[in-house]
Amino acid sequence: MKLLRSVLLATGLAAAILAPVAASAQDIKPRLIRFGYGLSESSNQGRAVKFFVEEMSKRSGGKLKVKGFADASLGSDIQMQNALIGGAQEMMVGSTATLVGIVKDFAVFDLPFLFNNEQEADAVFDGPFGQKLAAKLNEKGLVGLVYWENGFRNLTNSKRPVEKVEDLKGIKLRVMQNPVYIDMFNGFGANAVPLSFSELFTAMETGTVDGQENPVTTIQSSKFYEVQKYLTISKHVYSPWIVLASKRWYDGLSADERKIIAEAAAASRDFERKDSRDASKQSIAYLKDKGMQINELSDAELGRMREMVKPAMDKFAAEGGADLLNELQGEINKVRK
Ligand code: TK8
Repeated sequence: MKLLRSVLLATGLAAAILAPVAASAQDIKPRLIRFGYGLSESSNQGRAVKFFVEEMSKRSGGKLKVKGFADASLGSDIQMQNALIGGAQEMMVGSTATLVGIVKDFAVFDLPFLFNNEQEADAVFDGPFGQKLAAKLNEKGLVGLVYWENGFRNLTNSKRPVEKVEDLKGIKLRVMQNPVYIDMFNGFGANAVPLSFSELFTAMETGTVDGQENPVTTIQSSKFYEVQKYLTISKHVYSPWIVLASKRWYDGLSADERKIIAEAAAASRDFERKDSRDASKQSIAYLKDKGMQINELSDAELGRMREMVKPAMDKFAAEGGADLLNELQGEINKVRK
């Protein structure tokens, strides 16, 4: 034994044997983590969930097993948020817009025409402002881990091309369950119909609604082109997704486990943003090929829309959001300089 030991030491094998011992000395328990999301498995959201699953497995030596549940099979965004708060589900990714019933401040991101490009958005979401809002989820039973890109939102409908705001008149337009969106689109003359994403395709198929608004990647991956003829590039809101964990569950994890989750989440964010941006470059050609009629709103028309949403902005400010909006605009201006 003595001899074996000295041979091992001499050849450096001891280090190789001791290394896995050190890894297992990390406090990681075998766990199954249910991760729900609303889009399809083949969407940008699905690809990023798959990436996260693999990162978690790699970083935990296979112990932290994440299982993705696509197509809102665990429930809509709002249902999943509540399941996380109650501790019945561990993780999810979804829009920040549906979080406003839990932390009202998130509505500031729903105000239109704030960000000019993705780089401004990244800086604000990953910077102190985005982190401050995410931290507000803690006292509500949620942990906000990272922001992913959903993307700039655009309009689709089955009635007519939207070339000017007036073309929206009377269009039954599905919006997220969020007062800023409802005010904004009613302000544009549409009939805003708040509905969960999981009900949207059928609502368009049956004519319950005429249209909706989402990034081109989603219009593609959710096959909205099958039930929508007209796509208007309006980029009216930059829309983030947020990766959430149940606080009740998260608090029971070891420091080592939490570190792995934080690191895997950060890696997934970088992957997701790049992947979504690459994918969105192909989407317009794809949607055209699928028969959609596509137009871009002119700068003049976008300027008119900015004017028309002022009442919605003022309402947000008057209802206590003024400081928050100023702060956000200040952060964006810092990036612009
Ligand atoms: C998916 C939703 C979706 C959002 C929406 O669950 O509801 O329109 O854009 O991405 O979060």
